[in-house]
Parts: sequence; structure tokens; C-alpha cells
Amino acid sequence: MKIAVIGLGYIGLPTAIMFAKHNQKVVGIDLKKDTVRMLNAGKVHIEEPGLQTELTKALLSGNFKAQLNLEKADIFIIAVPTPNKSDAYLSCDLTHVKDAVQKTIPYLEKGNVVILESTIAPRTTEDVVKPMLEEAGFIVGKDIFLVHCPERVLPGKIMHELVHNNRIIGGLTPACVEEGKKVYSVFVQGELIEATAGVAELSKLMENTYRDVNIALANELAKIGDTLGINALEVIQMANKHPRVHLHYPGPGVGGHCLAVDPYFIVAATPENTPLIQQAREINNSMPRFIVEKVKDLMANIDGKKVSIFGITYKGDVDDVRESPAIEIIQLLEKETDFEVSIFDPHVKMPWIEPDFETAVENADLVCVLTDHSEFKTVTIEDFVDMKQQHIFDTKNVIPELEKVTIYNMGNLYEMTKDSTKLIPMAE
Ligand code: SAJ
Repeated sequence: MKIAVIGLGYIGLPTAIMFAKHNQKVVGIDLKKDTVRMLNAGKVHIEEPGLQTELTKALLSGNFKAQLNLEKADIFIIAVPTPNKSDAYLSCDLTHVKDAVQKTIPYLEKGNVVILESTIAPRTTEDVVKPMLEEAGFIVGKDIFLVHCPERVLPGKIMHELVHNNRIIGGLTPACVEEGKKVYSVFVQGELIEATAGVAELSKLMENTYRDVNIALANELAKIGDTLGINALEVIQMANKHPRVHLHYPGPGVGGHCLAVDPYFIVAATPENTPLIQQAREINNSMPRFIVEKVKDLMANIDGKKVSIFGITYKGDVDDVRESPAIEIIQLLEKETDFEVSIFDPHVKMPWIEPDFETAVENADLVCVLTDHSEFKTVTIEDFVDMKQQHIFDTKNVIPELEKVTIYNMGNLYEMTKDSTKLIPMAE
């Protein structure tokens, strides 16, 4: 099988390399010259465990090459970004998908399979892509097999999950499903779940929406605990001992290119039916502001001047800052306060990021942890001796207990505000 993968990003590249690893001839297409050059020179442009090793092997085997332009293939896999538009409901921007389909059409021959891996708004495969292929003279389900196979891998574990997760194969016709299954059976060891394209599209979106709504509930609980003076993290631990309860965890907000994006695709498709999803988005979007207010409260109490931010990626052990709540928190702190703000993230290299732990914490009154990187889980008291005052606000609950360091987290937020009169005992 010859496979063309269009879009060599967080999903397209690992997918392309995985097919190459399993003895398929793969050509990876990307618009960015630098990306193509780097990949052909044997260097991955994203951080993902195991990917570098497999790229090297794929190049050596001759099964993979990257290039700017498409060529003929048996299978075309589209894995391009689908950002939000900036309209009222932040609907799904299909520009890149349509562009990729348009560029594919001149290379299509009867019997080819076109797979959309990009996350798309419900009904896109049937209402947008199918008509494009039909207009080019193909009968979908007979000449060309069109499938939506959403990716469901977790950044940081992509190489493992690509192989072991179940995979939804959403075809426009039963023949499309069959062809889709043949493609993924090359390496997928999980179940290949047969579905219609519409079910595949909406189930992918609902998986991330489910998580977003549950995180919103956890964030709401953190705010409830703050006002009532009850430890929300202990509540979660307790409640999760119930066999049918699985509360998620509060944090500085929800980032990444999935949970903070996908729910809007459903909202935009049917705003009147989605008050809960919309509210969840609002709650999660309110968290950076909430964290900044807490930092201001604490800094006022301790007469602090310098805050050190730990972690700016949207989650732990990745280098991805897309939609990261940390970015908004830093911007708010810089705009609204006079604090000196230093920033440290062992996974991100930027000129404004401190080179090491020691420089970042030097003279700081508060360390504010916004990402659960593994490096933060093993810190010791020695790491914080150069702080002016030893206070840590750990929004991800990763820092171990440290002698002589005061740690605040999403459980004991009420301790950050000195004004304890805020906690009014309930009347009888
Ligand atoms: N977060 C919390 N509290 C939690 C869990 C997560 O605040 O209890 C935050 C994280 O810090 C992060 C955000 O949510 O900012 C999203 O992180 P995540 O690990 O939940 O999700 P992603 O975006 O890295 O990956 C998700 C996954 N979806 C699900 O688990 C349902 C992944 O399987 C998908 O492939 C991916 O979205 C995607 O591409 O859709």
C-alpha cells in the first residue's frame, strides 16, 4: 500500500511514521518547508516520546519521506488542523481540510481511499467533503472510499495509543467502512469499530466534551470549597471512593487543541441544544482569571514582589502551549500587577524562559505551578532555598510536602485570602 499523509503535525507525523514502521511506503506532505527539511534530515519538530527513534528507522528503511507536494497514492490521510473560527459560536474552520481535499482530487484514481483524521464538525464528511468528490466526478462508496477516522490518542503516549486504542472507522457506506478497516488493520491492535461518518464525528467531539464538562464541574467544586472553607481535593478523593463516581480534577483552566476547541463545534452546530456545554466552556475559561485573583490575594498578604511561574504548557510532559491557560495567566499578571514574573518550563525553550530552576526561583516570594510536569513531582527543599519567602501555589497538586514551605493548592484556596471574614458561618 502507498499512503500519503497530508499534514505532518502532532497526529499526522506519528501516524505516517507508524505506517512506515509497518512496512508501508509513506509520503508525508506539509506546507512548511522547514518541517519537510527537518524531517528529511532526520529530526522531529515536536516532542513526543519514541517518535524520534521511529523517524530515524523509517528514513533508514526508505519507507518514509517528507515533501511539499502531493503525488499518487492508494490511501490519502488528511490530518490538518481544524481551528475555531472567530464567529459567534467559534465554529469549526474547515479551510485546511477543504484545501487538502481539493489538492488531493487531481491525484485520485478509482479504488483510492480518502480518510479524514482531522477533528471535524458533525456532518462534515457527508455535507462538505462528499459533494467535493462527487463534483470531481467520483461516486463515493464505489469509485472512492471516504472515511472519517478520528484520532483519539493522548499526547505523550501517542506511539503506544496509536497501536493499542480502539479506532472508530466511520464510513459513508459499508464499502467505505471495509476499506477503512483494511488500512488501520496494518497496525491497530485495538478494536476497529464500524460506524457511520456522522456517529464517528460526533462521538469524537463528545469524548472531549465529556471531559471538558467534568473538568468544569471540578473547577466549580474548587470555587465552592474556596467560599465554604472546605477542602475540594479531599472531597474529590472521598467522592471517588464511590464505585460509580469519578470526579475530575480542578486546575488553572483547560488547554490544548482538543478539549478547549472541540466542544464549540457541537455548540455551533446546534446552539439551542447545548446550554450545559456552553456553560462548561465558560467555567473553564474563567479559571485563569480566578487563579490570578488568588495570586494577587496571596501576594498582598505576604507583601510579595516576585512570582515564579512553573510550567507553561497546557499539560504535563509535553512541549505544547496551544490554548494553554498559563499563557493567559502570565499575560494578566504582567498587565495588571507590578510583580516581577519569572517563567520556568523544562519542556519549552524560548528566550524569555529561565534556563534553570535556580535562576527562576531566585528571590521569588511565590512559585505558582501551572503544569504537572514530572520534574516538579520530585522537587526537594533544596530547590527552593534561594526564594525570598517559601510559598508555593500548586494548581496541579504535584509538589510533594516540603518542610518549611507553605503550599496552597486547589483544595485549600481559602487559606490564600487573609480576609477570613469571607468565611461566614452558616446561620442555624
Ligand atoms: N485537565 C484538568 N483536569 C483534569 C484533567 C485534565 O484540568 O482532571 C486539563 C489539562 O490540564 C489540560 C486539559 O484539561 O489543560 C486537557 O488535557 P487532557 O489530558 O484531558 O486532554 P488532551 O487534550 O491532551 O487529549 C484529549 C484526549 N481526550 C480524552 O481523554 C477524552 C485524547 O484522547 C484525545 O485524542 C485528544 O484530546 C484529542 O485529540 O481529541
